[in-house]
Amino acid sequence: MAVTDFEQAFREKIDNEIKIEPKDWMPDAYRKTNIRQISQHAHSEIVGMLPEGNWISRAPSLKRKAILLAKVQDEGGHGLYLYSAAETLGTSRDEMIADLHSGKAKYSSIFNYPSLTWADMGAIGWLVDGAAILNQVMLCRTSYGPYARAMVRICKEESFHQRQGFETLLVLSRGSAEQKAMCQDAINRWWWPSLMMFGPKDSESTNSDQSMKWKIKRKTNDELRQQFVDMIAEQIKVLGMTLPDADLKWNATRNHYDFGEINWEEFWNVVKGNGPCNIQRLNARRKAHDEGQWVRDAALAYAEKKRAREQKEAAA
Ligand code: FAQ
Repeated sequence: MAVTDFEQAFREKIDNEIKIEPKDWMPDAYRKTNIRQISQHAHSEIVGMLPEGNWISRAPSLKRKAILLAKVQDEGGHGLYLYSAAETLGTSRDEMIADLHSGKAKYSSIFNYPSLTWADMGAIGWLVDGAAILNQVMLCRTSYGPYARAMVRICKEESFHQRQGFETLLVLSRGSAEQKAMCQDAINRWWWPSLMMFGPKDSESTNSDQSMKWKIKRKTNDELRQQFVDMIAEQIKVLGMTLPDADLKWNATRNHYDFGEINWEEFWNVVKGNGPCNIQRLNARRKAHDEGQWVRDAALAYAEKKRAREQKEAAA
């Protein structure tokens, strides 16, 4: 087959909603875009364990601790499925981790903000997982098969995460004056960074056009952000709290909520590594990786021993 035939076969699969699988021919740029997005998504899950991990030992009850522990473990699992999905494209876990640790690879801006109070556990679950899930529901239909399939299970778990976050805030919102204030404060601090999770405006999004054509992305950054605002603007009413945006208002002509301008300078500053916790997060990841060296050494030594024993038995 000539290259043009391969290209045509690829295009036809995309047009006919047939998933691209690891052994299929694909353009180099499609491969690279998927590796970039999937690995950055994996890094986000793993770095995303840190702000919540910080509160496991300080959860207010055994029940809350068990829920938070399960949630943080789920995020670790999501990272592992995603690293595996990226590996099917020909990169290795070691390369991806090295890119994260060197600062070459990005991860979601949201995880560079500090988790200051228990209410932040609720706000992260409700807003951060809420934003993540909207994006990930769309990614269940992404064109690369292993990524789409990983997303199905991830979405089931994320929906539990979002509910537990909302319920945590609901309890606080019906509590003492201090608890109510803590709930409102967490919402105030996490609202704008959550909106930034969807990425730059469509007009500034360098990858969107091509990713939409390849059906890697099925909705644009602004479409998903609007969907999120519309959902949260209704849910906040149940909490009896407010969103920190004076411009938030239902627009009957558009059939959507209007909302205020995002601070894009802050967004790019965080993406470039200058957010409140960027250094702390990367140092924590590097430290965990170094401290886990003995586990990787032990696993390799065990595999080596097993192989030698099997070879000996086969030769006997
Ligand atoms: N932070 O051209 P676009 C979670 C970068 S999972 C940092 O629009 P694209 C679960 C972007 O990489 C959350 N960088 O890019 C959880 C690009 O730079 P590059 C993560 C960002 O890829 C919950 C440049 O800006 N979810 O939260 C961000 O088409 C709770 C231009 O942007 C995913 O990763 C950002 N927010 O669209 C865990 C979902 N936004 O790479 C623990 C998969 C953009 O060219 C606790 N990813 N950039 O150097 C995606 O859907 C897409 O990659 C977007 C960005 C939508 C994030």
